[in-house]
Amino acid sequence: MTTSQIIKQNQTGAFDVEIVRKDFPLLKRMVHGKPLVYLDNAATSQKPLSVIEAIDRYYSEENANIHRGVHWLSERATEAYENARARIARYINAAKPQEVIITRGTTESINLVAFSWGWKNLRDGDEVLISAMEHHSNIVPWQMICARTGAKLRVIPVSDNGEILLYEYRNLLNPKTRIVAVTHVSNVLGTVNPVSEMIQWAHENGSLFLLDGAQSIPHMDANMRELDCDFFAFSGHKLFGPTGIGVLYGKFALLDEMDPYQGGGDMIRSVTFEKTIYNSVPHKFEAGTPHIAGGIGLGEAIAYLEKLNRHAAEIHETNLLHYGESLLRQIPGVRIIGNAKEKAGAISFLMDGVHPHDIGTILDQEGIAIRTGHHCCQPLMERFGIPATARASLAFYNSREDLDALAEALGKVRDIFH
Ligand code: C6P
Repeated sequence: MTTSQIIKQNQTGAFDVEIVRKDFPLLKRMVHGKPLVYLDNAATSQKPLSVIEAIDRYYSEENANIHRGVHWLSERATEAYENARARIARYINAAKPQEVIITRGTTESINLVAFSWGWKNLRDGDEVLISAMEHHSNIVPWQMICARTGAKLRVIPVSDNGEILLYEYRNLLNPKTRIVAVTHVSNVLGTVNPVSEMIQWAHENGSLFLLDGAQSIPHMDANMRELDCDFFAFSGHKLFGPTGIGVLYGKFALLDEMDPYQGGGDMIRSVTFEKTIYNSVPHKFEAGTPHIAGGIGLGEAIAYLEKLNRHAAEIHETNLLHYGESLLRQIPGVRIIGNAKEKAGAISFLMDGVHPHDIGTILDQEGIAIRTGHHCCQPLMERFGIPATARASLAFYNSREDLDALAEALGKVRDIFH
């Protein structure tokens, strides 16, 4: 933390998880007769009441299509949607709101770059560089565009601890590398990648850098002008907002050069059968009626986060992660997958002789929600020689009691199987 951040934290006071939890109605519910312990935040996070109310208010009081009508309601809806875009842009410190393209989520954001930028710029023999810890959303779109353009997909390996091998990255960067696309935080290993350094090296090499921020933005600052990545993708539903909404940040000059990804209403300036003139950035990438309520809901989620003491929340989460890992390490037969020095959000683990799905099913009976499986990272599973993991993933509203409940229930799993 910088000095100004520490001052800000001291000014805004300590972080009280019990107060924060009251903002999330779903956390109060019972599951199988037990209080819910929600540890599946990497899959999707819960929503504060203010977000739920904003969506309700939009449909109850402001519902109309945007960018089209001259009537009062349409103007209100357009204003609310564009205010949300401006708020997102401020939150991620983009240079201007036009650098924020509203998509359906991380997956669509990455597909947009692969098919729009990639189709125009990749040629036979070019290289796209990703890492071995990528989610399928940051693998498959690149495979698809490589197959169409003749570009080659290359992969930076990861260590047994779950860290990107930086010397291998340096060696893989070469004049043919047109773009590097890497996750900021791994959804399986929890690794926080050293992206500032990686972005700088890519730029020195003349390559662009796409950062998959799906698992970083819920846990840490995402400052575009500081990171200096060319593209940044994230999902609203992991950031305490609605599903079906997300963001592609792109540097304006790059977006301006790119062609639209889809054709339809709203992305055009004029259409004749002979020729279409496209709308300007960001609208040329937003064909059709968007998820208006989703955009407004995401703006409200960010408004909620702005009121929170984010730096205290970050410290709380880091402490929770260390606490959770120390509890799991005390359970005989439990092995943590992903032991990077810098971690955030996720603890993946295995238990000797017990399939992760069985762990998940038994935990569910205790009211504990975790995710089990390959987490859409099959190549990473192959790298570690395992078919699946059990994964507990955190948000700032989790408490030490949640992790105590997890450890106790894992003790029961062990008793059942051993
Ligand atoms: N990971 C998980 O449980 P979407 O589905 O578009 O909102 O996000 C895709 C995605 C992209 N990158 C990373 C690093 C991700 O973790 C995810 C989503 C969820 O781990 C669902 S598979």
